[in-house]
Amino acid sequence: MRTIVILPTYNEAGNVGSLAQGLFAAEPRIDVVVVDDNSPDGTGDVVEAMMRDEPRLHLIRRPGKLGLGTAYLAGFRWGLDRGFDRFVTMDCDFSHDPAALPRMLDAMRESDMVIGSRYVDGGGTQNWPWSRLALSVCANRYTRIMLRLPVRDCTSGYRGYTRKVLEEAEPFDIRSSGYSFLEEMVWRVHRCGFRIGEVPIVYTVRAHGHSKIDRTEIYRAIWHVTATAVRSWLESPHPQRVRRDP
Ligand SMILES: Nc1nc2c(ncn2[C@@H]2O[C@H](COP(=O)(O)OP(=O)(O)OP(=O)(O)O)[C@@H](O)[C@H]2O)c(=O)[nH]1
Ligand SMILES: [Mg+2]
Repeated sequence: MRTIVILPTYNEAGNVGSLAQGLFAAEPRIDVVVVDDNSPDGTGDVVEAMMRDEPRLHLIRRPGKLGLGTAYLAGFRWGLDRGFDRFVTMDCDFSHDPAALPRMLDAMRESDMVIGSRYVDGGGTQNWPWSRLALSVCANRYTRIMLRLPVRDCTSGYRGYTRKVLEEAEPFDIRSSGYSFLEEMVWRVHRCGFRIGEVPIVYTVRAHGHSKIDRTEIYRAIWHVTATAVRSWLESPHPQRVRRDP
């Protein structure tokens, strides 16, 4: 089983080195690919310097800020072309704990897709202002109801996908380039009848750097989930999931 961890980065120079080290310490037999959008703070250069002594670390440099969703896709394409079997995505700001990686990979023995979840027993958030928590809880409720998903945390970016999921759920057709990529991806995976597991994680506020989420992105996500829901209702007013053999 070859595993690739995909780290999308925009201005994460203060985090990327220690996060990659944390991942290799937690799970030595993985590769890590950083998808950097020409970060002005030199994140790409930090990674390139590390790569001289670390053959498990890789870098995709893109010319400018092209969005989180397309950064995931660039990482998926890169890993699929090189024959990886398991694909993990996570934020590069320590909100997602690299030490949780072994638990995520363990859960992938049972499930085709695994979500690091804040909203199952044992999961949670630490030091989040109430406004951010309220936004996340509401976004999740809305997504779960509108897209009829049996998932508690539809917006978590800490995830594992098997190769089969990426080959069949057609992520490359997703039109959203931003954060709503995450919601549409769960919907697509569920629609294909894959097993989705949730592993409890505690999400911590980033220690260095700044958030890239803004108000426009939030409105765009609400619109995107609503449009996907309408599409889903038109496709199947009474959803019958495809049954798959384990
Ligand atoms: N390559 C790339 N990475 C991005 C882009 N936007 C965000 N990221 C990265 O995606 C991850 C998640 O972004 P954050 O800004 O932490 O968003 P968030 O976790 O929702 O917000 P906070 O909780 O405030 O940190 C981080 O590793 C970012 O550096 C982008 O346009 N391109
Ligand atoms: Mg973050």
